[in-house]
Amino acid sequence: MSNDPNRSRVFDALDKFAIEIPSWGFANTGTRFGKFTQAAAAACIEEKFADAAEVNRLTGVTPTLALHVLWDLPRGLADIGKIKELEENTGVRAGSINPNLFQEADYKFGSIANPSPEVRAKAVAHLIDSVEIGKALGSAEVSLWIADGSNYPGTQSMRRRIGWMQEALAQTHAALAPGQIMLVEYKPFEPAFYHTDIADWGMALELSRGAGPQAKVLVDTGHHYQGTNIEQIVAWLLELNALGGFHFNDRKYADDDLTIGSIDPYQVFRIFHEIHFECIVRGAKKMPAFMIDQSHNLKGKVEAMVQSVVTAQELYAKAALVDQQKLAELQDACRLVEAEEEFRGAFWQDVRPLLREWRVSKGLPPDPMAALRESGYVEKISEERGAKNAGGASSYA
Ligand code: LRH
Ligand code: MN
Repeated sequence: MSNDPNRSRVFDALDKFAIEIPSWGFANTGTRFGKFTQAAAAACIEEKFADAAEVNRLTGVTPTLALHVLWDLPRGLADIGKIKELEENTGVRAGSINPNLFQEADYKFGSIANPSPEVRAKAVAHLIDSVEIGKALGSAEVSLWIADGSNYPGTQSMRRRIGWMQEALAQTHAALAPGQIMLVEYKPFEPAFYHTDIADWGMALELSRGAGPQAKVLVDTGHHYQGTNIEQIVAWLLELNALGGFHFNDRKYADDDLTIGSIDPYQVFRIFHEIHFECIVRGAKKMPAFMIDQSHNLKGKVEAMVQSVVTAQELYAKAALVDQQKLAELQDACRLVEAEEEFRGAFWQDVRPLLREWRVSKGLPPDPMAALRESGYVEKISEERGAKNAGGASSYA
């Protein structure tokens, strides 16, 4: 046991850290220009739970799997029994329930913001089904990402669409069970390229507040224009007690869904700092739900997921090393360089030896990525699933 002064801070932080992983992170995904399929990819819910169980076996901090309704419960409530069986067999619990209102032809001009009352009613019915699935599985969150928008100025009334969304979200909120949280995720563009109905944190905040007290905002790292100060948005949402969840990933340009910390780890550190300070140090707010939302188009999917969880742990542990009291004194005294060195100094710390120690203290492999390689798990599933996943690449048109 090291006598590293940071040991207790890091151990305390890690004891309270868990992050949800997305079922779709294990599946063959791509871009509009193509999909490079992998032999080891998960093609069904059983394989997604199996891969999630492997990640949790190696890291110990991913007890829940985010489910996307159309992809993971195509028969809706009729699939609950199967999910419960998988929870039993794998020890991984169903996490946030993600409705899908962006795939079906009916939603070409929108779902809850569509001018057609029939289409809006269909969309609301899917949202309420998703709430019922969440209740049946005991999931804490129903996580809404609404892709609605338009591609050309003048083609849709942005004003009238606001009212339609407010109605739909109020109906969905009314269906929630006590304690169930409805997360409203915003995104500035894609798939819509002129306006997106829920484009930024202000719109998501207003809509969630309008819907009711169990509605909160979900921040996805990749859903911001270049140069946006995401940790400032996080500070505001914490101040307003409106931050319900986080989708972590990374990006160089747009919603690239790259692995967390691969492009700008310092940004994730700054975000974790705001959350750790408010929720743990001050204990003033409920910890938001941490989730990974990535698509692994080129990296091995289980490998990328383990790497992402380890990276999230490392960056969270670094954020816990900031001496908040000292920092506040330096900030309020406007001793800029000293404050920056106290803040950034924590980011420079190599916390990996302490993480290894923490894992061993929990009976976990000290180096999850090495343990994955040594386990032969990926080779095994490639063998089992290869034939089914054969087919290489798909084309855009
Ligand atoms: C939209 C999004 C949303 C998910 C989807 C897979 O870009 O971030 O959270 O439903 O990715
Ligand atoms: Mn997301």
